[in-house]
Amino acid sequence: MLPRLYAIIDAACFPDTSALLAFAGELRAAGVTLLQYRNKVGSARQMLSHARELRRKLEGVRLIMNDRADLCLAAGFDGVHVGQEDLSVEGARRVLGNALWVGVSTHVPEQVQAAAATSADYVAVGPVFATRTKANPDPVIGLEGLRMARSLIRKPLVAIGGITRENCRPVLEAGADSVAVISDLLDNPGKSAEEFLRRLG
Ligand code: TZP
Ligand code: MG
Repeated sequence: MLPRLYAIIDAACFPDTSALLAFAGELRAAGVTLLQYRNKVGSARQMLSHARELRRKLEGVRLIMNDRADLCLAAGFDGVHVGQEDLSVEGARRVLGNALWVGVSTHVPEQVQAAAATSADYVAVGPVFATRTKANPDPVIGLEGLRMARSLIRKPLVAIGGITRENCRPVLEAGADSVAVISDLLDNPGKSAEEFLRRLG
């Protein structure tokens, strides 16, 4: 159900909207089918504007809004991704209903177990490796932590944090169904996404 590559567009990585949209277009052309929009710096207004443009441009791509269930609905996205300090999975579910996806981030085994008992469509776990993209990241869990998470949950599992073309294969082998990536897609996104898809396939 989950594609093996889950690309994340972090708005802070782009100088303007057209660069952000060009990046998204290259990912789509390379075959990316699951994409999250993440914006920790902009206003709700900017988020909705970016999201609506992404929706218009990326027909056929499953689009997930980070943090904000309201903006997911307003932009016609396909789901929301919540963290431990956002709406709970069931809170987001109340906003979105059953047809749209709710994904949740976890960082320690207790959170993975708790997520297993929710209606989440997938559970993300990490950071698997060190990352410079997230401010104040939780402690690195390593492939060991990922294997532990896999043993605790049957839901689709997304690995996140420091995942690159170089290290993505062992991440799948440790039990992830999908890898979520920000920085290793930024330089030459089309080529990078193709390489991820080839290595993960
Ligand atoms: N959550 C845990 S690590 C991370 C997020 C959003 C950042 C992942 O970015 P990168 O550049 O792929 O390490
Ligand atoms: Mg969040």
